[in-house]
Amino acid sequence: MKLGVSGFAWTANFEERHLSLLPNIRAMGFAGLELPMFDPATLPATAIRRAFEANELECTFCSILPAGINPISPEHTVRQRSRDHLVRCIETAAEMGAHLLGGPLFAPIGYLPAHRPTEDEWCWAVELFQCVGELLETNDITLSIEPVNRSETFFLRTAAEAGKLCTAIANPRIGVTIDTFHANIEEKNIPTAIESLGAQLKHIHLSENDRGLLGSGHVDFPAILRSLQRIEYSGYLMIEGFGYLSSEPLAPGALWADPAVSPDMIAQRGISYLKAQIQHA
Ligand code: LER
Ligand code: MN
Repeated sequence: MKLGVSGFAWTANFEERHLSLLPNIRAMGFAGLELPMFDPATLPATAIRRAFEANELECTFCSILPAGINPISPEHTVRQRSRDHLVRCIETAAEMGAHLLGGPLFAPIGYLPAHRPTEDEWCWAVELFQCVGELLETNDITLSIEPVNRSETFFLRTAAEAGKLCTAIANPRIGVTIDTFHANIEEKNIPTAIESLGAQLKHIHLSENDRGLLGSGHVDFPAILRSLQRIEYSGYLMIEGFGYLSSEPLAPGALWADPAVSPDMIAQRGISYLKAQIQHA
């Protein structure tokens, strides 16, 4: 298992100026840094690729669908636009040397129509992910679909739902990201949920119940690590916590992260905690 940290600790809007973070992230001992991807065109792709290569860091991406993009929209033109968006995300991720594109790729965060998922929406999601199969193969990219909790989506909230979707898609390059913050809300037993996925689990976001410092809350990371070992998971342990930085008013943690917890602390204390837990697991 490889250790990584999400750029969400610092910002949701990763810009060239954030590349100065890379040497310190590498020095902390991380193998990978995950970047938020909204509109791929806004990312400085060449600068990012060069900086990751220079710092011997692997890049993964967490895609959050921007306004106007919704693969399960009832409007055909929106679904077409969303397919084109996913193609651009995959191509841009490949351009930056990434081999994993994850996130809640099925619908925009906060898209909460007052109904349960419909047969049509399910088919639209399956078709969308099936239609990029060849592109994933050509670019050697794994797509990792992340179920998120009911405050962010109505469509895919649990490992069981995400596993069922991936079974329907039937592409070994397409699997599931489990985020322990979301799983702490939606799963009755996180280790059982993880083990139920087996090889479908492609990525994991290790996130505390309050998205703060790992080990400071009530998520049972030792049990989660043991379940990952039982399914011989070999992907990233990606720390996804949100720190507080007064200079980043648009950061995910700006409104509710503990002001005493900086992004660097999320990363440094997180990797120290994980290394200690892995040793004990
Ligand atoms: C993305 O990985 C995630 O966990 C979502 O909560 C972002 O809104
Ligand atoms: Mn996540």
